[in-house]
Amino acid sequence: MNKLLIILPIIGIVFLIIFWVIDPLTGPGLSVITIPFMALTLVAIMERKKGEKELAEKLKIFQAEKDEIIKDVQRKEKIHEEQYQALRSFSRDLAASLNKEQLMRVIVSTFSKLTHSPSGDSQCFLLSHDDLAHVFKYEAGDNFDSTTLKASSFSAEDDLLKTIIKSKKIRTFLSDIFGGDSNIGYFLKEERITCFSQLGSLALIPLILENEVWGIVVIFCHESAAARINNEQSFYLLLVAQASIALGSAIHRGLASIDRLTQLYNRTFLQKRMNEETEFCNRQLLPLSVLMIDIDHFKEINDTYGHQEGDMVLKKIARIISNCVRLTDLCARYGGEEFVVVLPGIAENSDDKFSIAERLRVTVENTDFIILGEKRLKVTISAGVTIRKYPEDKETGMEELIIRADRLLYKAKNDGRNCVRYDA
Ligand code: GH3
Ligand code: MG
Ligand code: MG
Repeated sequence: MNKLLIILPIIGIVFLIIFWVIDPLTGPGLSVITIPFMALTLVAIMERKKGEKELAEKLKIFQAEKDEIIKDVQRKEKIHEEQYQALRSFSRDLAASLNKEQLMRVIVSTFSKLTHSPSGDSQCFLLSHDDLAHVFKYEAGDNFDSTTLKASSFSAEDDLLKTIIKSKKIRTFLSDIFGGDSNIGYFLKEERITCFSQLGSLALIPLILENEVWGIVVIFCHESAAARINNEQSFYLLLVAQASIALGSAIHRGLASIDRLTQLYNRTFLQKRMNEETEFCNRQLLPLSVLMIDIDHFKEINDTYGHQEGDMVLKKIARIISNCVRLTDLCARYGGEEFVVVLPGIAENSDDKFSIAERLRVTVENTDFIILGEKRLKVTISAGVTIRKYPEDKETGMEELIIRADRLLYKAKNDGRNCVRYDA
């Protein structure tokens, strides 16, 4: 088209010149011949303008599409950035959690925050599977009032939960709160359902451990949040995987450090923790007391009433010990019927009538142990107590402290039992 615009007028002008040169008189008259060339030039100009206009329109559409794609990419980038940040802080919070209870709180609060929407903050709680009772028990909630629940546990045989156990997949139910078969109603007391009118949708997210559904995160949320969970399943599955790994290791850690019979810490854990406690006391310039406790004539109890009744006595004494000390103290089953209690920051001595060791001895002495369903048995304990003084003992480690406490326990036994012996 551009070439035509140049060539046509040139041809017209060349003809004009030729006519002028051949015959200057009639030449101008003959120049009408150039008119078609000029007309064609005009048509060509108009065509070009039309083409330009169409091109501009196409360009505009293309630009709008490009803007839309850029906006979409930016929106997705923003979502991915938010998800990346959420995943990072989730991992950090999980790693900082010391036990299963803390982990569960981190899990519910993370899922709850992620599913808030401008139309309403979601409410979230966690159920754990009790495979013996075959129920899901309420464990922890975020922004959630547990008194709104119909019950504290839900049968794993109920259809809704059964489908989660079988499929092991995330399920969402969009708003049907006031409909005939609302799934929100499954969890809630009927009179409290109206409190959830803003949050008609439900999401159930299974936590899987060793290929079993260990727990379910239940989220009451706005429809838009439930749709988001559906659309972003891979992200939520990533969160679930993180949570499951953390829970798995917390449970194993817990199992590995707890004595099954007495539910106190076991000897391995005691050794590890005692080193941490001695370091802590060195840093804080504090003393620390170690109590070695042994049940008196325990063999007789076993021999007279049987091993099972002996176990019951062991459990009861373990409970008395953990009830008598602070949460920060360390109670462990050291051997068969021997316990060790570590009291950071405390210097137990014979002058103190209310020493913890003495309080324990008196409490056990005054406790009635029900044997074989009815017989009340009296049980006593003996204890040896040593103090790790600061700074004198700042190099003294766990083994030596245990030896010192054990020596004092031996003395208590020799002195007739049912007594406490302290450092000289
Ligand atoms: P002493 O007053 O000198 O401590 O006498 P004792 O009979 O308590 O001590 P001994 O060491 O002779 O016996 C301890 C008994 O504890 C022997 C063992 O069968 C019992 N025992 C150890 N572990 C368990 C347990 O897990 N359950 C039960 N029922 N008995 C246990
Ligand atoms: Mg004993
Ligand atoms: Mg013993």
